[in-house]
Amino acid sequence: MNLRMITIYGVHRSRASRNIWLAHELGIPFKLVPVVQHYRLKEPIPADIVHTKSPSFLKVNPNGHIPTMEDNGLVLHESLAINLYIAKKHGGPLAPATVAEDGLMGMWALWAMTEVEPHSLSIAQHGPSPATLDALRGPFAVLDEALADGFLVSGRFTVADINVAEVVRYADGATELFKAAPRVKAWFEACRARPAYRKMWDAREKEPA
Ligand SMILES: N[C@@H](CCC(=O)N[C@@H](CS)C(=O)NCC(=O)O)C(=O)O
Repeated sequence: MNLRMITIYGVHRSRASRNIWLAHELGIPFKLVPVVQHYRLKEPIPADIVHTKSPSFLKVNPNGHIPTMEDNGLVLHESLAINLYIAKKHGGPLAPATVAEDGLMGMWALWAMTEVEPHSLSIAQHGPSPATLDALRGPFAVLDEALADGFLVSGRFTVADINVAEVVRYADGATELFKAAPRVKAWFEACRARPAYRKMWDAREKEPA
């Protein structure tokens, strides 16, 4: 384990939650540098608030998005790529043990981001619509099938479950999707019951909405 102290730029009420959850799972110390989504702030923005359009943060992530992670000079953007990096660098059961597992964990991260997130995010922001429900029925059926062994990769809880559960969480309001996919429902509840998730969530609840 070579991860001493990583820095995460973001807030719990953002995709940084994915990285914070993993850091808690692994017991990795991290420094959270608060950077708030610009769209959540009302003008005039107080000078001491760093946000996604602050010039100081744009030097860290020119995309103007959170999260960003820094580890010993390495700067990474993209929440799910950050999680794959942290898991692999740390090692242990949440990380891939073989190249095949590495391939599967990468596949699930890309799958979540491309097949699920555009629609699940729309549900989180606007509530379920016939179009988003239609779009997610297929991916939920795929996920239900993939969870035959309880978790996504090799029947054990890994970073792949964190990455996919965090994207699926945005569709939490679409109860009919979970009803139609009982394994997804049970897996999602098990993920959310984990002490590391609860720790992340409790801190998130304490942040201003
Ligand atoms: N694909 C990126 C998306 C990052 C992203 O869009 N983050 C949102 C917060 S969850 C953001 O920074 N929004 C800021 C803004 O639009 O001003 C990732 O997963 O890290």
